[in-house]
Amino acid sequence: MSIIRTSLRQFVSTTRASLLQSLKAPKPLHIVIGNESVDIDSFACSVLYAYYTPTPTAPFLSMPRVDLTLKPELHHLLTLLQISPEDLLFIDDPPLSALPKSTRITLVDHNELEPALRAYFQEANVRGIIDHHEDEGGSPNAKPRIIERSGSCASLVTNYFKEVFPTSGAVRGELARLGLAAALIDTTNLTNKVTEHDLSTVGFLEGVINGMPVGPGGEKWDRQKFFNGIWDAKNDIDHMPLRDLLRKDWKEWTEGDGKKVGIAAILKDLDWLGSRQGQDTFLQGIKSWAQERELDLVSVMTTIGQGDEFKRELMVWALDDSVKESVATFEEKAQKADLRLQTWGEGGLDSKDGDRKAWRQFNLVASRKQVSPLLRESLREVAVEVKGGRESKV
Ligand SMILES: [Mn+2]
Repeated sequence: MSIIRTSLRQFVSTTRASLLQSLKAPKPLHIVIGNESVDIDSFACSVLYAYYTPTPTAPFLSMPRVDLTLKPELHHLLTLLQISPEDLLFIDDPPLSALPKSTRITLVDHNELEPALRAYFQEANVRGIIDHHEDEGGSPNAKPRIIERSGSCASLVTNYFKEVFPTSGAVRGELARLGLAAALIDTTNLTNKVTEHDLSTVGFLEGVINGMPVGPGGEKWDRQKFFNGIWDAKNDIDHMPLRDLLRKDWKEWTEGDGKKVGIAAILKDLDWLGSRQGQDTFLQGIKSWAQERELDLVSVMTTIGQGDEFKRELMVWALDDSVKESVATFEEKAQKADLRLQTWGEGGLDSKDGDRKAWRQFNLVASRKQVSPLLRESLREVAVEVKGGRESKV
C-alpha cells in the first residue's frame, strides 16, 4: 500500500489504510497531531504537514471520532475538499495503545504532549514542533522547532514547506484552500491578529489558485465568499446543548500539584447563553461539565461578531474552595496584562463570595492563547500558597 497524492481525498484515505496495515507488523510510524480543540487550524496543520512530508506521515485528530459531530465547520471543509470522515484518524480510531511505543510525533498548533497522548508517549517521542502558542519549553531538540506569533499556525506550516509545494496537479488547489481556510478563519478574513506569516501565506496560496484554470462551470476565487462559508458553518450552533457548546472548543491543563483548569471558547455571548434556559440552568450546566472534567477552575470565553461588532467576554469560576483566591489573583494579573476587563452586566453573573466573576473584555486581541497562561499561573500560585500554609501548620 503506498500513499497516493493525486488528491487530498486519496492522500488521507491511503494514509489511513497504510497506517492500519503497518500496525499489523509493528513498524516505525510518524504521526502529526494538532491540539485538542481540533479547530480548522489544527486540522489543516496536521493534514498539510503530513502531506508535505516526503516520508509516510499520518495526520491525527486529537479527539474521539464521535466528537466530529461538534464541528460543523470541519464538516463544511471536508465536504468542500471531498475528504471522507471515514478516512480520518482519531485518538480512539485506531486506539493510541495500538501504536508502537517508538512512534515519532510532530506537534502542530500546540507544543506539549496533551494528557490523552501522555498516557502512551513521552517527550522523547516528540520529534518536531510548529506552533503559535506560548512556548512551554519542552522538546528542545525537536526538528523543526518553530514557535512564532502568527494568526494561524497553518501559515507557519505553509511557509515552512513552501519549497516543496507541488508544481502540478489539482491537489494544488485543495492544499491552497485548506491552508487558506485556516489562515482566513483565524484572522477573521485578515481583519484580526494578522501577521506577516499570514499575509505571505494568503498571498502565496491565492496565487496558486488564481494561476489554475477555472474548469467548466467553475467559479473564480472569491475570498469573502470562501470565508463566509466556513464562518457560517462555524457559527451554526444555535441548536447545540450547552454541554456540546462547552466541549466544542475546549482546552484543559493540569498544573504542578494536580489542580485542573479548563477553558471553553464559545461563539455566543453570555446574554444568549444565559437567556436560553435561564441563568441558573446555564450556571448549573457549567458546574456539571466542570465536575465531569474534575476541574478546580473553569472559564468560559465568548466571542461574537466581526469587525466593529466584535465582542469578547470572560467568566472565571473556582469550584473548589481551596483555589477560590485564584479568581481575584487572575483579575489582578489580567488588569496588569491590559486585558481591560469590566464587570459584566452589573455583576449579574458574579457570586457573592468572589469565587465566580464575569467581565466584558475590551482588549479584543487577547484570545485564549493570551488568557490561559494568566489563568494557569493564578491557579499555580494559589495552590502553592495553600500548600505552603498547610505545611507551616504541621
Ligand atoms: Mn491555532
